[in-house]
Amino acid sequence: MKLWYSPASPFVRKVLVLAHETGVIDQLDLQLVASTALDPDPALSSVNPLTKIPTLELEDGSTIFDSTVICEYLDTLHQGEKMIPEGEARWNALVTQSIGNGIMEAAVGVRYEQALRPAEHQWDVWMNGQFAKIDKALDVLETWRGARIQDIHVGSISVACALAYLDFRHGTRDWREGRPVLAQMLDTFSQRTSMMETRPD
Ligand SMILES: N[C@@H](CCC(=O)N[C@@H](CS)C(=O)NCC(=O)O)C(=O)O
Repeated sequence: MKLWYSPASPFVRKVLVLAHETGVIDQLDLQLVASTALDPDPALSSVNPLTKIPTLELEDGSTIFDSTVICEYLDTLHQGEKMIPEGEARWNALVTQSIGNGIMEAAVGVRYEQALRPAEHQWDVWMNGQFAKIDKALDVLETWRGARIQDIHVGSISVACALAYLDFRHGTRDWREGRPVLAQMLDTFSQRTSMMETRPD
């Protein structure tokens, strides 16, 4: 299977961390790509009309995206502990994944605004609105007191990758201030081989 990727993408990192944790990483043939809405990669575009990463190409030529669907697909390929569990735990894992994904979307959006849009067109009000979403999501995660993110599943992986992305791209904002549970969570999570093997830098 070919995974179109860039190490800087938090959505890609979530997929790669899950692939490491489930032991399917060796089945992935990594295809590095640099693609933005301003300069879409034609080869990626031919397999994913949204021209986004991560995109997974299967041996039969079919394509799977986005990151949530890729994670779900990879989780079917192993016999170990499921990263998307069944029963009550499933909804916890999936909603937690949604919060992590939402933080990524807001943080990546601001990154595009800062890196791609000409400085005179950048809109502080919009960026502050995105950071407000991030802060609110982090506050909610903090009040869960780690209960939903202490185990390893697609939700905790998503949150860990989102927090690490905030450090990577928005490091001047101190998200740890007043959020010791989340800070500890990322410290602990970052020691996992899956996280160490997928560092963006
Ligand atoms: N909802 C998608 C988001 C993926 C996404 O936004 N990826 C970014 C990189 S972090 C991308 O490919 N951007 C290129 C573009 O927007 O053209 C997912 O979960 O996979």
